[in-house]
Amino acid sequence: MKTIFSGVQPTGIITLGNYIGAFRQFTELQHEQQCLFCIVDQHAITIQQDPTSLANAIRSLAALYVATGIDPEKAVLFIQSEVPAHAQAGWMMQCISYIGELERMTQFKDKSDGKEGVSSALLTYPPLMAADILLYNTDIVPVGDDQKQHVELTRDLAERFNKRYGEVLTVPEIRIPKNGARIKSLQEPLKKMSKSDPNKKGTITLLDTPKEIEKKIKSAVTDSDGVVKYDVENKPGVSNLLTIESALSGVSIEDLVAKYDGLGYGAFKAGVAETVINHLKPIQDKYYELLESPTLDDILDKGAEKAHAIASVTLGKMEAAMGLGRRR
Ligand code: ATP
Ligand code: LTN
Repeated sequence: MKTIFSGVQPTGIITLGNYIGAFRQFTELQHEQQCLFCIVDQHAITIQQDPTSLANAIRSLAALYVATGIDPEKAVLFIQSEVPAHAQAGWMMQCISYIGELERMTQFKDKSDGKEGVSSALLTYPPLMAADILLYNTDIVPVGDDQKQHVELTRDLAERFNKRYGEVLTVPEIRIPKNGARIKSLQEPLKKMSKSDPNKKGTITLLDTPKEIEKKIKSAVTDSDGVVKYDVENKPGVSNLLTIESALSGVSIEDLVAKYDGLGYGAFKAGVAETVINHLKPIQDKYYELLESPTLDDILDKGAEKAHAIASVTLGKMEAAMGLGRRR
C-alpha cells in the first residue's frame, strides 16, 4: 500500500478548479491507499488573514473534504497547526533550502509581484510544504499542475537531506489528473481559477447557488466564432468550459463537441451550467448538514491524533540524523 498526502489552504471556499484538480483525485485514491489530507492553515497565514474568516474557512474546508467524498474511516483528515511536527520539520527543511531556489518558485513570484510588505514566510513556504509531505513517508502527492514545481523542490530537499544526514526521508512522486489539471478563470481563461481571486465572476465555488452558477457561466468569456470546439490555444474559454463539463460528467470532450454541434454558445453554456449545478447539489446538501455537527470535530480530533503518531516518529529520526538535541 502506498502513502498519499495532499494539502489545501483554507483561504476561501474551494473552487471547481480545486475540486477537479485535487479533490477528485483524493476520493479516488482513498480506497486503495493510505491517505492523509491536510488543511494547511499555517500556509494560509503566509498572507495576512482575518482571524475570524480564517477560523471559518478551516471548518468550511473540513466539511467540504468530507462532503466531496473523503471517508474519515479510510483517510486521515487533520489541521496542520494541530500537529506541531509540521512547523518543527519545516524549520529543518528551511535550513537545507537555498534562497536562490526559493526565489525561483513561480507561486512566490506571482504572489509577491508588485506587493509591498511581503512576508518572509511567503518565500519559505515551500520548505514547510516539503515538511508536510516528508513527515508521512509519502509516496504520492496528488495535486493540480500549479504545484509541480513545489513537489519537485520537495524531492530535491529529501534527496539533499538523505545525502547529508543519511537515508531518512522517502522521495515522493507527483500525481496530476489527466483531465482538468489546470481549470481556468471564467473571466480570464489564460489564468488559473483561484479561490483567492478577487474577481469572483471568474470563479465557481462549490457553495455557489444554482442562480450564481448559471450567471457566471453565462457571462464566461469565450470568443466570437460561435463554434463549440476544443482548441486551447485559439479558444481557451470554450475549451475550459468543455474541460469542466467533461471532468464532472465523465463524458469525453469529443462526445461533448458532438453533443453541441450546430448549437450556439447559449445552449452550450446552459448545458455546462446544468451539469455543474446537478453535480454540486448533493455535495452542498451534505456540506450544510455537516458544518454545525459535532461529527466534524470528532473527525478532526482523531485525524490530528493519527497524524501526530506518524509525524512524530519521522521528526525524531530527522532530529537524530541532524544531531539536534541530546544523543540517546
Ligand atoms: P489560492 O488562491 O489561495 O492560492 P488555490 O485556489 O490556488 O488557492 P490551493 O489551496 O493553493 O488553491 O490548492 C489546492 C489544490 O487545488 C492544489 O492541489 C492545487 O494544485 C489545486 N488547484 C488549485 N487551482 C487549480 C485549478 N485552477 N485547476 C486545477 N487544480 C487546481
Ligand atoms: N502549496 C499547496 C498547498 C500545500 C500542499 C502541501 C499540497 C501545502 N502543503 C502538501 C500538497 C502537499 C497549494 O498552494 N496548493
